[in-house]
Amino acid sequence: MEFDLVFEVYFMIHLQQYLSLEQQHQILQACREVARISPLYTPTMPSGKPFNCQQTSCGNYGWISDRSGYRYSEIHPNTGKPFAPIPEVIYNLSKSLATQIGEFDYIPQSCLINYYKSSGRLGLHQDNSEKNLKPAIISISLGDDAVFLIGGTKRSDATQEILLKSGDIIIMNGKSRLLFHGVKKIITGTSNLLKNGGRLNLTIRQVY
Ligand code: MD3
Ligand code: FE
Repeated sequence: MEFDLVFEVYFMIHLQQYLSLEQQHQILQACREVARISPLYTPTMPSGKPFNCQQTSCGNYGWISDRSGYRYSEIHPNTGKPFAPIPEVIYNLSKSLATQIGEFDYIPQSCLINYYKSSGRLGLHQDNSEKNLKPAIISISLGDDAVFLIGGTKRSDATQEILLKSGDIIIMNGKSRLLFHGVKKIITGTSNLLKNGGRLNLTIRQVY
């Protein structure tokens, strides 16, 4: 027996409103403490074009982008110092989620924090700077809703829109790990978690 069409299934886990308001406030406070040590800044793409969001990281490594390309660094580009450690609340949550998908040896080595104002966006991309592409990437959304785009393994593949709300978790593991994705737009005024509005997204990564 032969099949003409074989299709593969790519799983992405979307836990809607997984975090309580109290957990969301705790994680937000933890991000504020990170930003005191490792401030948000606007990165530039290798082309020199600035990002439409601000970033910082915590953990042993931070994801950075500049004229030299995309990579992980042990040093914050503006402070010249190591990144703030991953706050316990974020570390414990990501370890618990990783355990629930069977990744018992998951090591949260880096957490990238993206801050989007109402005009913020993030173009379609793949997350492939990690030296080990097997461990999951875990994302936490806080603040205003975002229209998230998820595509296929090629940039030209069709995309689907997914609404990400404050307290949502996304886990990209297995075959979904290398899918193209981006943030199409922020829907201003949909959350009052952040006092000045906008959206925070945290992505927890094992780099090595
Ligand atoms: C799909 N951040 O920081 S999080 C990023 O909302 C990033 O700020 C977006 O893409 C944001 O790299 C999306 C959800 C997410 C995270 C990792 C993924 C989706 C993913 C890895 C593979 C495929
Ligand atoms: Fe990404």
